[in-house]
Amino acid sequence: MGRARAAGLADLRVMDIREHAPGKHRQCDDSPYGGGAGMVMKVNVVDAAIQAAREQDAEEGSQAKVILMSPAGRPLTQALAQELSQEKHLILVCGHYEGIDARIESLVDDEISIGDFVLTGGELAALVIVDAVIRLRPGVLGNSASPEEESFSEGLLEYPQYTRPRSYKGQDVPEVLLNGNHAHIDAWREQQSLQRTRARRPDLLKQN
Ligand code: JCQ
Repeated sequence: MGRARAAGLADLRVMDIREHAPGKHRQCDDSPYGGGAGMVMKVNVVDAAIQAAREQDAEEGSQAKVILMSPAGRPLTQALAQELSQEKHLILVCGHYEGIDARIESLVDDEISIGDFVLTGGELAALVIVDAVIRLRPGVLGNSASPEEESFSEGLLEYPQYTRPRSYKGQDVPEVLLNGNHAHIDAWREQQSLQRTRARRPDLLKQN
C-alpha cells in the first residue's frame, strides 16, 4: 500500500466513525433491545459516517462500493479480490463491540468475511482486503495492465520453490530443477501442485 500510494496508484483514507456521533458525548454504541451482554453500534452513527465517505467520493465524481466487514459476510476469495480490484473506490466499514444494529445491512452494498473467526473489530479485516486488492491493481508490484494467471496453476496450491544453497541441513534441491530441461521442470511443477493440493486442500480440487 505504501509503495502504491507513493507511486500515485492508490490512496487510503481513514475515518473515525465517532466523529459522526451527535452530542457532546459522541456516543457510538448502546445496549441491545431485548437484553443481553455487550453493546451494539448505533445505526444512525455508522450511517452518517458512510454518507460522509460517500460525499467525499462523489466530489471526485465516482460511486463508491460500500462493504461491511462481518463474520456473516460473503467469504473473501481471490475471485472476489479480483472483482473488488476493478472498483474505483471502496468504503470498508469496520464495526466494533458485539456488532452493528442489523438495519445497517440495507445501507451497505455488500458484506465480506475474511474467515470463520471473530475479531474485536473490522479494521484488520479491512487491511486484509486492502492488501489483497491493491496488489492486483495495474502497475502495483509490476502488474501489467491485464494480469493473467498461468492457466494450469489457477485454483491450485503453488509448486514448491527453491534457491541456493543446493543442500541445506540434509535437504537437497530436487534434481529435476538443476538440469535445465524446462519441459521436464514444467511437468514436475504441475504434478507437485496437484499432489500438494490433493494432500492439503482437497476442497480446492472439488471446486474445479
Ligand atoms: C470479518 N471475519 C471475521 C466483529 C461483529 C459487523 O459486525 C461485526 C464485525 C466484526 C468484525 O469483523 C470480523 C470478521 N471477517 O470479526 C463482530
